[in-house]
Amino acid sequence: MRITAVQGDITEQDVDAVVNAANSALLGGGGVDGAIHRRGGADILEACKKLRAGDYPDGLPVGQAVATTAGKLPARWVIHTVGPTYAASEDRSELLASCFRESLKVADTLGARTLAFPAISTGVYRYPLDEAADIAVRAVHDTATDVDVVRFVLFDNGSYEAFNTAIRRHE
Ligand code: AR6
Repeated sequence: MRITAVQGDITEQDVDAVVNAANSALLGGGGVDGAIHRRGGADILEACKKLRAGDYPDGLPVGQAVATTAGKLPARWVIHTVGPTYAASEDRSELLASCFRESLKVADTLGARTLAFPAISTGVYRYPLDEAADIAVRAVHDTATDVDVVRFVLFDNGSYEAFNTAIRRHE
């Protein structure tokens, strides 16, 4: 598997699936979540509402992942996952690693071969960047999967540098 980092906007990525740093409600929010719903259009929210009415009446638990259409995005699917907040959870590093593992598992189920991840939990959820980058890269590296390209898409230069450093450390 090839693991890369680019600086950019995840909604513009031409990959099979993009991962969304969602919240348990699955009904949109700020940050990446807001951008994905805005650019992907109403079909994504519609699909999320169906998930809430079906398998996830109480919302998507932290550390789990689920797929919907990507609507108008270049990708085919959005895989929604819910990162831990840094403040709230004692087992936050395990839950953050789980977001990456479970997203890869969903990607395998879909048959997605190229996958873009944002820096889950490092925005509103305040996970320290270097720690989060290390957990993310290690989790992807250590997961057995048919996905052959994982691209971390980082919005700002600081995040890009942190993920690049983590990728080099795990090579
Ligand atoms: N492409 C790539 N990265 C982005 C984009 C984009 N278009 N927009 C923002 N980022 P956050 P979290 C970066 O807060 O910490 C939402 O309200 C951003 O700069 O999106 O997991 C949800 O609904 C930061 O580096 O996710 C949840 O309630 C990173 O993506 C909550 O925030 C993650 O920041 C989730 O918080």
